[in-house]
Amino acid sequence: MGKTVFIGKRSRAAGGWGALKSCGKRLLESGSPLSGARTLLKANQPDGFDCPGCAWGDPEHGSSFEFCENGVKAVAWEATDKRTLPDFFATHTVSELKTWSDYALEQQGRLTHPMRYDRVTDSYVRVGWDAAFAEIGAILNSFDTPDRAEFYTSGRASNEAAFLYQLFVRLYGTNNFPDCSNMCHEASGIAMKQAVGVGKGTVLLEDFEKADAIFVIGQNPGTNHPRMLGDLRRAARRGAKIVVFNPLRERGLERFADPQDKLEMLRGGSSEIASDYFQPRLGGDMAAVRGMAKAVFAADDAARAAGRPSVLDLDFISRHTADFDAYRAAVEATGWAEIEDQSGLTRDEIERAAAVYLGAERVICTWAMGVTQHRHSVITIREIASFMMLRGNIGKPGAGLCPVRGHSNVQGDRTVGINEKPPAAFLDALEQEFDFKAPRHEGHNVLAAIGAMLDGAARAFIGLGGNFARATPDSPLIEKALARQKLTVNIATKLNHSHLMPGEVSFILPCLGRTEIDRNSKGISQIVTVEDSMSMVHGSGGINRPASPELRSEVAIIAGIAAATVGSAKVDWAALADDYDLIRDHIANVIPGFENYNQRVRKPRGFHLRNAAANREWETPEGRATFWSGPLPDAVEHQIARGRDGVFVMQTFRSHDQYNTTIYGMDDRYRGVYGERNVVFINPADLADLGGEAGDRVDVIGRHEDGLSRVASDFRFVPYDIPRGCVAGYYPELNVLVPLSSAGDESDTPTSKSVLVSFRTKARQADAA
Ligand SMILES: Nc1nc2c(c(=O)[nH]1)N[C@H]1C(S)=C(S)[C@@H](COP(=O)(O)OP(=O)(O)OC[C@H]3O[C@@H](n4cnc5c(=O)[nH]c(N)nc54)[C@H](O)[C@@H]3O)O[C@H]1N2
Ligand SMILES: Nc1nc2c(c(=O)[nH]1)N[C@H]1C(S)=C(S)[C@@H](COP(=O)(O)OP(=O)(O)OC[C@H]3O[C@@H](n4cnc5c(=O)[nH]c(N)nc54)[C@H](O)[C@@H]3O)O[C@H]1N2
Ligand SMILES: [Mo]
Repeated sequence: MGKTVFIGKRSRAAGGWGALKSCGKRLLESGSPLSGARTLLKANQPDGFDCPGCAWGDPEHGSSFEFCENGVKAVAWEATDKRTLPDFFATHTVSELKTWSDYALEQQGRLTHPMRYDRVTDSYVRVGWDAAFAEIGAILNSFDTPDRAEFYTSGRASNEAAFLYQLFVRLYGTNNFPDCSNMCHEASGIAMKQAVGVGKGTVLLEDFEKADAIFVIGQNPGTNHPRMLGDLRRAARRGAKIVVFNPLRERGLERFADPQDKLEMLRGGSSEIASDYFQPRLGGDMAAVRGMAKAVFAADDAARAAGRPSVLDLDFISRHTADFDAYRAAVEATGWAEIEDQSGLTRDEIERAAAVYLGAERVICTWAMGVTQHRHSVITIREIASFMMLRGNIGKPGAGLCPVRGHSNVQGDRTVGINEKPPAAFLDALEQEFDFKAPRHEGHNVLAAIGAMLDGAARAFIGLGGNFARATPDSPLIEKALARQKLTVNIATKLNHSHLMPGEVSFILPCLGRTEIDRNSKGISQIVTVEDSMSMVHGSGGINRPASPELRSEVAIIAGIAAATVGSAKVDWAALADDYDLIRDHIANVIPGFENYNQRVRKPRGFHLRNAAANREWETPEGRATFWSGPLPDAVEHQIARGRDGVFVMQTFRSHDQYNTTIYGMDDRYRGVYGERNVVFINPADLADLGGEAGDRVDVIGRHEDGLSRVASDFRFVPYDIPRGCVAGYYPELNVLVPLSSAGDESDTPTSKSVLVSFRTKARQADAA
């Protein structure tokens, strides 16, 4: 027992030489280091491609490449020299490939030819593009209703691909658009729409240069948005306070050595990021934020009693908001004991955080999956918005709400119409532009699509990118759901497990990646466009030769399927696929904010999509920014777990060496774990109580009570600085434990950050035997 060789030192700081070393390694692995380096120099540059990594904004004055270790990994992953050729499929059956790891599958390199599943040989065989399109169209047209088909989107698709996709699907007749954002920032969009009328962040990158305080809640930018660390570091160095709420000590939020800073690199130095680091229990953020609001109200009472001016922005509150009095009453009705218990923080800690808020004229609050993947995420984000409104921190320079998006174009995909509940105005405009009747009934999100596939209501799954089977909860059920389909189609760059759960008829359609040149029939290279977390829309043009001459762009593949399914009477698909400017002209006609799209997107940094809330215009029913005045949840999962013997609440998150279901490597050096992904981070005192030690092997048992039994076998304990009762481990391996039957209220997002589990140690298994 206790073999712990995989637990090592945590990096001293994020970034630094470790990051540079890791990049060199990646580039060497991807093939020619020189072409790899040239590829990188074009990432996020005006005349290059949009980094396929995260959705953080790009700097205005970045004439040199903005260094980012995980951007390097994302680019090297796509620009690899390795190929998954038809021969590969001839020598490996699907049943065999199913036993491979995600890592091993993607290591085979880029897909090169369209492939069709052959049930007799249990393998994928080559198929022609036109034959594939014809068969897909015929099956889609054979259903009694278009609602039998599910059209998934992953957030890497460009605006042009996504717009064409939704147009095709609506012409076909359904709003079934399960989207990766259903598992991601759905709660942010819903809560912000309710609170401020716009479901997107209200800040620009420039605001980070002006903020006096930045609150970072439930986010690990050192790994997932490394370029954000540069902005946080600059803010910290000019004296802005950075307040972190995160159950774990995340290295990137503690210290960062900026590889762009030569002096820092030479001296082996690093900058402190967080001025205050608070470790709430999982799901405790709403209580923590409400506690801060309580402290703000107390400070306000004290100021008034002493005859000083109010600490609130009374002018903002009276001119711009609704329901303030109810909010104040709700906050005052919430007692400190309740707040401390649910947040896992002490009153003193919360008051310290509130003091930073009160001491700052301009505050930004950022958040990500640590906030959005809980049952009560929507009201948590409402609470964050309410708290920010107290001092007018929305719609002024250096202040605002900033949900930091995941996939590089997940926000843009939503903007251009990937939405199972499309607004009526959007459908009206679409109908007018293309002269058809769009379906008006609500479609399926991810959970509804899974339900329909499981119960037989859905008969086809089309995936525009992504890895649906591995990204979703209850992995074994998803395999059943996909296998029941009449048709499964995956448009992809690399092989993954979703492709290995074929329906009756199944295709893998390989597409160009963002780093590759996309030439039309006249030999002209085309650009696509994307939108980042700050609502900046800009162009992206590849610079590498395509991985295979057989590849088609996502746009061309969608156009091919569309022509074969709905015909070209209403839309000349081939013409649009040959000239993306025409697609952009349509977008400009349908979606407000895209006027002169083709001109504006060719300017170096693109253009900003107008955000009403950032201008203090509130597109809510009340016409005002709206406080939310409900109570805290009765109990969040750590409180539920506490009442049950041996039960913990577990979050599933990302290591430093992965991009969602894509595993780049087995290390997580910022957390000191090497060569192993089947791990559970646990508080040392909890581990001692379990009678275990570092490195012990355990089975993790799902304890969600819905009658299903769930086990993740053979994981190993890593003692870590994490609150008691809370544990953590990596997605996607732990998705076998995330229950389909547990979802966020209103958001319907799987609760990947609050899964009830217990442990069966090997010693106990022996006892029981
Ligand atoms: N390199 C890389 N970049 C990526 C991705 C990737 O996989 N790799 N994925 C992309 C995508 S799609 C997304 S959505 C983003 C994800 O970006 P993140 O949201 O940063 O992703 P996670 O790894 O899920 O990390 C969640 C963080 O929240 C903390 N947390 C968990 N639960 C709670 C809680 O209850 N309260 C608080 N306060 N904190 C909590 C965790 O400890 C962890 O630090 O990154 C994007 N960028
Ligand atoms: N337990 C747990 N589950 C989670 C999460 C969690 O934190 N915990 N996070 C959730 C979140 S935030 C998200 S966003 C989802 C992610 O869910 P997805 O977006 O479905 O998953 P990815 O792993 O990003 O998809 C990877 C695949 O995309 C394909 N791909 C890559 N680049 C391209 C391209 O340019 N074009 C096309 N067509 N295909 C491409 C490749 O084939 C690759 O195998 O997972 C969710 N699931
Ligand atoms: Mo995401």
